Amino acid sequence: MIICAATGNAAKLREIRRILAPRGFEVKSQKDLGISLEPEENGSTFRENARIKAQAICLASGLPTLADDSGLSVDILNGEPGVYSARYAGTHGDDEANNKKLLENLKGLSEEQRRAKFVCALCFYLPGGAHMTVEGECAGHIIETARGGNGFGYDPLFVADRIGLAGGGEGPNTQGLTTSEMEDWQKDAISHRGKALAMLEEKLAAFLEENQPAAGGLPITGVEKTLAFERNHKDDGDKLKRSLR
Ligand code: ITT
Repeated sequence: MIICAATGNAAKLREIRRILAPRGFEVKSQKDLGISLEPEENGSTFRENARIKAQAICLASGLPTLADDSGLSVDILNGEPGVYSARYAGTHGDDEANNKKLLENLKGLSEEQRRAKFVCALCFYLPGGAHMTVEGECAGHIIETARGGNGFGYDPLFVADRIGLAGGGEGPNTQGLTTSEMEDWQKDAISHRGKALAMLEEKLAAFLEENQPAAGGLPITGVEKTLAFERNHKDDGDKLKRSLR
């Protein structure tokens, strides 16, 4: 199935692609499709922002669209940086400044007081307007000094409670690796994004079944484009649905 990923964040896109590719999804980026739109993320929750991004980019692309709104929520900071994770220190996407601000705000606190979680809301939006949103979480704590070279954002400061295991599944993160020190597969098995994508896949077949375009047409513009897309990709959709049953 071909879908559009509504994100301008290259690191997020890489994670979404590597998790969805083996599951039969071809993920086109906004960049691949020449869409430079940056919808204003003015929601107060991850779910709202994911829906805002998915709807806007779905309208622009005419493709089933997946948006990810995610971030870090620190207990003692009342959930901050939350939906402001990408711009915590002021400049959107300045990971270094965001991490520095986080460390300053947690200075002198014990490991127990540094509990935090990553949250990921995913909205899957169809050209007809039907959409569904799922959420995944990953619990852990914030350390005092950055470690690791993989991942992005707050990964070098985040020690997850769990880790993916070589034989499949997950277990306790006994070595205390940050998600930046983990291999891709070790992070994907336990990450907020990995969990949310697994849940999306679980619910997708039923969602697509319920939301086939009605014979009389769709309630929004771009109807012809949508129906043409559905016709062209019907086989992909059927194959996917069969594989998910
Ligand atoms: P798009 O809106 O274009 O997708 P963005 O980076 O602005 O990209 P968000 O508003 O969802 O995306 O903010 C996500 C921020 O949360 C991201 O910049 C990181 O600081 C943090 N974050 C999310 N997932 C993360 C992960 O897996 N590892 C580390 N930090 C993460």
